[in-house]
Amino acid sequence: MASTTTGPLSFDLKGTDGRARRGRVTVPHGVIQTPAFMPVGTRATVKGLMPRDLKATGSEICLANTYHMDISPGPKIVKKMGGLHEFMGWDKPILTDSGGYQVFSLPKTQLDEEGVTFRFEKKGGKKVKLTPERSMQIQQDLGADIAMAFDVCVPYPCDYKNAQDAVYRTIRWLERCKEAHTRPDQALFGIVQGSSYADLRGLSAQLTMGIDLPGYAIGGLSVGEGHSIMMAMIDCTEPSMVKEKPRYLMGVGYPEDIVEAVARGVDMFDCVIPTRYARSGVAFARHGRFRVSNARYKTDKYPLDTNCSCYTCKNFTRAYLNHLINTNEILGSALMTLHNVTFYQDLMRTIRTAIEEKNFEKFRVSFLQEYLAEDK
Ligand code: PRF
Ligand code: ZN
Repeated sequence: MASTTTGPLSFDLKGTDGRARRGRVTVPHGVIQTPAFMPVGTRATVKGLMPRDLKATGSEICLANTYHMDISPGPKIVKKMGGLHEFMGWDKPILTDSGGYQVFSLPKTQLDEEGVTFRFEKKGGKKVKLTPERSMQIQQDLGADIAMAFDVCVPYPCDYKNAQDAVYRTIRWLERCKEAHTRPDQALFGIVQGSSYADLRGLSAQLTMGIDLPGYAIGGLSVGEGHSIMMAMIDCTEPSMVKEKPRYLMGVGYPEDIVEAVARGVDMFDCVIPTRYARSGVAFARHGRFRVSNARYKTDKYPLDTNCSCYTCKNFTRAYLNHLINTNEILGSALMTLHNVTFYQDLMRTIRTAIEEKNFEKFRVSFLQEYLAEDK
């Protein structure tokens, strides 16, 4: 349909079905088929998975966080070790988040026009200031394929005035980010904010699109507003977003959120849900999610999901996983994570095929019916 290259990133929109889009993002370390799910590797590791396992799940890109990598081991060490790809042994695309969202969720942060000051980790830790310029410097040292702008993500609920101030400050910071970002083999994405206000979402999208960048994200959602407000906010943001560039919904979400956001024109997602839930014993399956550590699975001979062909499902019973999780064995976390990430990537593949076959609406309805069915 259309191919657009902006600096080191190309986006090919291969087809649409309603508002759902089937595309392909190309960055220096490879190709990402969209709609895509990006597992979160906060500290340059997707917890519980070796890079070869992560590859086996079908993941084509993963995330790391500026804030956590700044604290340890520090961007200069990563740079000295050849950059994030070399350092973590992952040769496919990587995206780094700016630290904006992470510092705002910390207590005792001080926010002004310059940036955010915080005391890191444990009490008595030294003061650290993150600014748009410093976030860009760190992300350029880390050397991911995609860097995110340093933005202001307000909590939910948020009064109108604060939400509006955050929109304008995020735009001023985006201009500073663009100015400070000079690495030619790294793409910078802007982030739309606006809390739960339809007009601010529209305004933020319009202002953000005024700054020419390789891609754009929708931020400030999945902060406690709930599914229906989240979808309403995507509905009033998406029409103002450039059609020729990738759209990334940050920190989302549950399978049902992803399916509904794809239906509204979103191309990329990231979330800790499949990995975090895995470690607490929650498995995702076509019929819904369930807690395999529950006593009812103690002697269950079935795999987590009979439709799944991951290593966990091919080799282990729910009974064994129930035992591993309940005794805190690290293999339990690893096997559960492998399955959950595979489930998410299988879902994304099914979504992509449904869009290609112009069958997405039918898929959406039947998926939600099966996945959200009460009788489990
Ligand atoms: N901004 C940034 N990262 C994020 C978000 C945001 O708004 C979200 C929203 N839930 C997740 N991660 N920079
Ligand atoms: Zn599986």
